[in-house]
Amino acid sequence: MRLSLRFLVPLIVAIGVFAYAAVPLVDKLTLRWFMRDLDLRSNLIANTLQEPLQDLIRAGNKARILQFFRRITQDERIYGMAFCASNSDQPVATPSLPSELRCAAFDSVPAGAGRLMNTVQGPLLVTVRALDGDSASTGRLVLVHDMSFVERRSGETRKYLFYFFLGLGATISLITVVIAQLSWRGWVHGLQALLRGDGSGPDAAVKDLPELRPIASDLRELIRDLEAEHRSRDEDRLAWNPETLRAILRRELRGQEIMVVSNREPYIHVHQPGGAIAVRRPASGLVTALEPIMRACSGTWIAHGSGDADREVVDAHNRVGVPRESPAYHLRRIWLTAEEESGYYYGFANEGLWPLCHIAHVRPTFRSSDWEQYVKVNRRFATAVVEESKSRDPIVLVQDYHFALLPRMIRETLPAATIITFWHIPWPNPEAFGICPWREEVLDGLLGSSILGFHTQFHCNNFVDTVDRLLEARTDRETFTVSYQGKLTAVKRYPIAIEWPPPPELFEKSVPQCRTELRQQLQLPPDHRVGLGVDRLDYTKGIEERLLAVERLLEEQPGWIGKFSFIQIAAPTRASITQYREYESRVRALAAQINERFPRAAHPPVILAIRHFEPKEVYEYYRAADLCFVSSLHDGMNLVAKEFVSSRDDERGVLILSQFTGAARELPESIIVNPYDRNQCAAALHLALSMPEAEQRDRIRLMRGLIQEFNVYRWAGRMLIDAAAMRRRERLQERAMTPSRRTQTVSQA
Ligand code: ADQ
Repeated sequence: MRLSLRFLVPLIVAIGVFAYAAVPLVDKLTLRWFMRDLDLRSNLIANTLQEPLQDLIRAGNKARILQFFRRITQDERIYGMAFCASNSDQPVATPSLPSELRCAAFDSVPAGAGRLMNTVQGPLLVTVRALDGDSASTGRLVLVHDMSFVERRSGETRKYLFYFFLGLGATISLITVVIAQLSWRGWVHGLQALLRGDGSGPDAAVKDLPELRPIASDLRELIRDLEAEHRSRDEDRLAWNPETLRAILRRELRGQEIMVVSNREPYIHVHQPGGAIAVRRPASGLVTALEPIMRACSGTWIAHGSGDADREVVDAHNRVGVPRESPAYHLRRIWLTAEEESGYYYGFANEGLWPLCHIAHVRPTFRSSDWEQYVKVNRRFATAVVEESKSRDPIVLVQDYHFALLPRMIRETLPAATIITFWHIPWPNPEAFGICPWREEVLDGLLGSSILGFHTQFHCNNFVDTVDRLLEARTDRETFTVSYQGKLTAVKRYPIAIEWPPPPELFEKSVPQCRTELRQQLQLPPDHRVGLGVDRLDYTKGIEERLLAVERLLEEQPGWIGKFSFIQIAAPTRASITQYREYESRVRALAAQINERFPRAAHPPVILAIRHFEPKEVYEYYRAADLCFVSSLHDGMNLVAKEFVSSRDDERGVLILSQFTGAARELPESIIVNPYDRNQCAAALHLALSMPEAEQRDRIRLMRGLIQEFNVYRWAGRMLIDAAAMRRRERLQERAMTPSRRTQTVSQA
């Protein structure tokens, strides 16, 4: 009823006003029409009377003229008649003519047109016509019509008009109310169906109800928000896989551009001895984690082109589609000069920031020349991001400590971009970070990010403490945000993970086959016990500590001599840095020294293989081993631990894990050790080698459950969900600040 009144009241008021204005107009109009008709009538009568009247005038018989006039005035409309001779003011007139109308009164009446005169008898229309004799004018004929009937008719017209407008108003109101009620019911049902989720979304509703078009985009957003909220509540219950990730990309970030920036390429093209070009995947946790995401979203990955055949496979824009077999996304390569690579990568990033952020007791080296190259290369990558960006607000996933300045540089040119920076290594405490000569610049660069991610809450805390200590910024521990130069950065924990389920090609060989083949290949007996270490040859990985623990095991538990070997596979890395070259020499020497210590062992205690292995080979090692030992001195996460657990679908094998890895927080069912405590590590090795199969199964099952649930798709999905939520919030704020723009948009729609 209230809805109907909303239509009816203004409608009735409008019709009333219209009727009020229309009545005098209609009165005026009818009067004019009557006057014109009577004028024509008067002319006709005058013309008809002309001749007989002339005769009577000529005869000079006033009585007959009067009698003639009386006969004519029997017509009810003709009120009176008069003749005014040219030389007299006294008219020959019917008695009905008001006495005040003397001949002089007719002078002002224009010839051929009537004049309305208000007399004591009421309104009269006076028409004057000249009577022309043979040579000159004989006088004027005056015809007077009674106009009181006009007033009577006007009253009647008003009455009819009133009834007409009343009927019209009622009909219009009825039609309006019926249509409004029907439309309203249609909209309400459409919106209800839409919000309940039946139907195929706002686009379908708009198709059925085009009136909703102006609010279609608002509806779309509202529904997306509701769905997003719903989904984030259900995040824990989701089965995270590439399809979930694709669905998130589709629903949360529909059509939005995603870019990854990392130093290392996901694919390296290299020349083979015969001249053919081979594609290699680098040994990197980062690549392992991000590759499936880029495949799912078909974005652009910007990275340093480091392969010796990289330039030969790119197009004119330095892009190449990857993977080679079925390209799913673009890799844009950035070429660095030897000087740039040396200063930015080896120098500032790996001799400066890497040891600064890891507690491995290697002193960081900071050189101004390295810093200059670091700034320059970050700038070059920022330019590439802007070049590759097809929109003003792409989502850019910046990877790692090679690009601390990049977020700020991107933001300068693309202020609306959503920049998610992930710092794959630990963040030190404020005192430790404070020794960096460019600490403010590094922090300022990172705070160009919308979201800054770390593996653990501990590293998030360290970062916020550092900002608190070194910058003029506002930090909020409740929401974990930093407000700096009017812009908010969310500092969040996203523990990185691996693909689950792991790619099937990694499981081509069964566990027994892997065990047998590895032992045959290394000429070990079939029941020989094998421990495994898999790392980049990096001093943070604690390889020396691991080998020393093996040595201590053999000292403490000589029963294992000749029955147990530790295989360390290590990918060479950053070989142009002295500390790494020295580290490799130390590891080689230590392995040799331990093997020499046990000369009578039937099989060497330590088997060292320093080279790159394909992921498939790495997985065959994992599946062939009895235990995997991760003894990092400090590690952001450590994916080797997670890969080992995921590789063991036979639910056998023991993981020994350093307490200084991020992974230790997620995998408490592993044997957690302090790599600096040699005895403890040796005891852990012994425990692992003696662990009953049932216990191995119980432990690894729990760990597999966690890795399955918190896989890499969830890692990426959570970052993308957070980015999408942030974008929604920013859009809302933007709208709240510019209401006029919003009105404009709606009216355009
Ligand atoms: P990284 O220090 O590179 O990564 P990590 O997480 O240990 O390390 O992953 C190493 C990767 O390289 C694994 O996928 C492993 O399979 C592979 N790999 C190791 N040795 C190899 C070899 N010889 N041949 C071939 N492949 C080999 C950084 C941080 C980590 C963090 C990751 C991801 O230092 O703490 O977990 O990023 O964020």
